[in-house]
Amino acid sequence: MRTFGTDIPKALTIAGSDCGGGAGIQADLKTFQELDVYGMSVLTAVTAQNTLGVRGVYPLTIEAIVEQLTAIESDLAPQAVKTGMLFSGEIIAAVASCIRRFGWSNLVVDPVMIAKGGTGLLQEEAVQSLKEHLLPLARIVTPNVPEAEKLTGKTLNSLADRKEAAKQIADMGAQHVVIKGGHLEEADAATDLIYDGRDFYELAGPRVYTAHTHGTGCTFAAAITAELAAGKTPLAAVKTAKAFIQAAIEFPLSIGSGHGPTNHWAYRKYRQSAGVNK
Ligand code: PXL
Repeated sequence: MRTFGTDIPKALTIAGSDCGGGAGIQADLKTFQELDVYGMSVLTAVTAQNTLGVRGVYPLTIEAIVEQLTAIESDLAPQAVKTGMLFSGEIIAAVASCIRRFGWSNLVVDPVMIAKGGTGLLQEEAVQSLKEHLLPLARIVTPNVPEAEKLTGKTLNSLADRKEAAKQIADMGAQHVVIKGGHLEEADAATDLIYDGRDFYELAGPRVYTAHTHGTGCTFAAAITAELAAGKTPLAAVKTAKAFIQAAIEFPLSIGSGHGPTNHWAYRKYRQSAGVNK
């Protein structure tokens, strides 16, 4: 357990709200809390959704977003920052400009594009803006395979393809690229590929066959962000995040009647019951 004093690490998520509590800023804040990091959130959009699907997406104004970022910067400097759903090219440009101006260099970019049911969380034309404005600021970017395909414009069928894509995404400016393996459904393991600009690493976890994976990407990237805020290296942060999301998927909750959320308590609870201390 970390000490709770003035040196408590602060992490910021810049993302959309999932009123159902499984993804978006709600997943991020729950994850920050579980990893003993003080969580803050700047909202970019509000979604109306539950475990059955997304009913509506309502972006905030640029002014509302920039004012939130300025409020954070002027009093609550974060040790690490994450971006999630950014929705439009205009929002991406405004957020990237603040991040650059404020010198927030410990940045995790989760390039959120579509929700599980297929609802767009990023406009098609905004992908270019993401590549141009945000990836050059990223310490770590965490695409799943479909997102890596959109970023690179290539179909990724093999490990060699994913390695090539990771290099291509690193060339866009991201320092570390994590291509997540959850969407590689033919494999019994979910194997994430990590590229640090020089070497490749593979992190495997047993695949869990479950419908309750809503918010997986948000939770994984938030756990990385929390660990970076606490001073961990990118590779150590990704390893802890992998264990966090593995537990959150392996010990499901039964919430709602559709694609339910992951279990944000699981990592702490099951580590505690196994007698593991931080
Ligand atoms: O998991 C991607 C995601 C991110 N942000 C918000 C979401 C979702 C998926 O539904 O709703 C707000």
